[in-house]
Amino acid sequence: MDLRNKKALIIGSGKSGIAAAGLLCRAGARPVLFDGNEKLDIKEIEGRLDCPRQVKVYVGTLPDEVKKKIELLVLSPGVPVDTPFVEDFKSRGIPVIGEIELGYLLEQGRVIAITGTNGKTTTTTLTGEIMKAYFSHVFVVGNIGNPYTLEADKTGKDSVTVAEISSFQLETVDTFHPAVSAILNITPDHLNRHHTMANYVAAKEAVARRQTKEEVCVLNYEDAYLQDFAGRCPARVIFFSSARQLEDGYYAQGDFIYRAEGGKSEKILNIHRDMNLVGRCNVENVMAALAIAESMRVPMDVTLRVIKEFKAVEHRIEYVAKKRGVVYYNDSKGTNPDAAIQGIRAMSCPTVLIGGGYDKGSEYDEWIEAFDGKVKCLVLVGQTKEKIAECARKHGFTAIKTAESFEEAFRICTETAESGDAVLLSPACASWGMFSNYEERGRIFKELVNALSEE
Ligand code: UMA
Repeated sequence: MDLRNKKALIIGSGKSGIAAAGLLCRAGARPVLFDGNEKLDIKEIEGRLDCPRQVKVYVGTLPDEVKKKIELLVLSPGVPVDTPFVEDFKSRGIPVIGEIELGYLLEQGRVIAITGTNGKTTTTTLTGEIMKAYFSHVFVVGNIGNPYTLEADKTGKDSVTVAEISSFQLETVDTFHPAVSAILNITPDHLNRHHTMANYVAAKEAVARRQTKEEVCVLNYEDAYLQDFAGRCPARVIFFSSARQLEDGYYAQGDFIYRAEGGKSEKILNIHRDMNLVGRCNVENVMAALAIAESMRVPMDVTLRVIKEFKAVEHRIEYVAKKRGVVYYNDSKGTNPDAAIQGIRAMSCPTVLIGGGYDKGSEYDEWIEAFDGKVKCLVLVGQTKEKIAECARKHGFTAIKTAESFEEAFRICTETAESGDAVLLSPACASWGMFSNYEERGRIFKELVNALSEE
């Protein structure tokens, strides 16, 4: 697509929209930036733009005379594709792409795309580190917080882009074509946006849509959706499994991760000795990274060196501190029940758990069932607190306390936890409504922990 002189409308003035505007300026297009939130300050938005003089900014409503001239629509990930505003452009034949697709139009090198309900950020970060240890020109972009359009036009023939791609972003890809893709797992999430599980699964599968048999898609053998997808996947599949021995691929058994080829297995690493990450989910993330690295022909010794040095990603079952005999873990990235299940599984002592937040329409039954006698008290906060409390009682779990604020929830935890216990922030809900994002929630949790006295 030729972007020169194209009148492109970007929707959303968050990180992605601002980065997309910059790329469009550099590509010689004529961008207009629109944000539906009428309360935003145009001057503040302009202050974040690289090229404010070349971008016209609107908030609240977009004048009809501007709408009529638009030749391309670029959506930020948070903008649903099925709103009347977007449908209006589609019905007039205006191309609608997402910020990831826009970035890909300028991509010169190879792309690794990692998606899945949970584990994306850890796997993307680890894969990025492995690639940086072997290739000289590596970019780590996407849902991880670094918009693709900030980097895409810096790529070259020899560069490698490692992209964390969310289901939101996959709704609006078209020519996006990774050399290696990975879908780590699919469990219900973001159903208020995708409406049905089938739509959500289809969005995830789109990561491999343009791939060919010469390319690789890494899939989790233990995920029923992904086993089913493997039969239709256009790329060559490399499976990983944390529950059984595989003929081909990577699997974990006992204390070890193995690599199998044609039924022959080779021990690769010791899960306890060679990894700093805890929990079965992280064993899966490491196996996915191993399979991706193999597909990119990174020598095994380089990959293993990076895995051995790699520490947990911030906000993902992150050890914070031990205070008065109580260990504090920040799993603010546990923004849905499945991610939070991984958090609770990683605990090995009685746990006081902080849950609750923004209501994404999730069901909490499996999360409550995963407490498995480990949770001694569930401290609930936020919009979902009543819904979760009701669900917990239905499952016979009654050690519940509720709080009006996050600070109060934290105080209850410090009063309830005794020496030898853990306090885990793994809320199974998004942070929106109480915080701007899960990072802010996690940071505030860590500040509260660090402010506790040792005695
Ligand atoms: N907006 C509109 N119209 C709409 C919806 C939103 O104008 O219909 C405006 C809002 O008023 C707001 C702006 O869009 O000003 C926000 O855009 P955005 O929600 O796309 O946020 P960005 O700051 O661009 O961040 C996005 C991702 N956010 C979402 O997908 C919600 C970030 O992922 C990502 O890091 C960033 O792009 C860089 O690529 C965050 C996330 O929560 C971490 N992701 C979800 C997840 O991981 O579960 C998918």
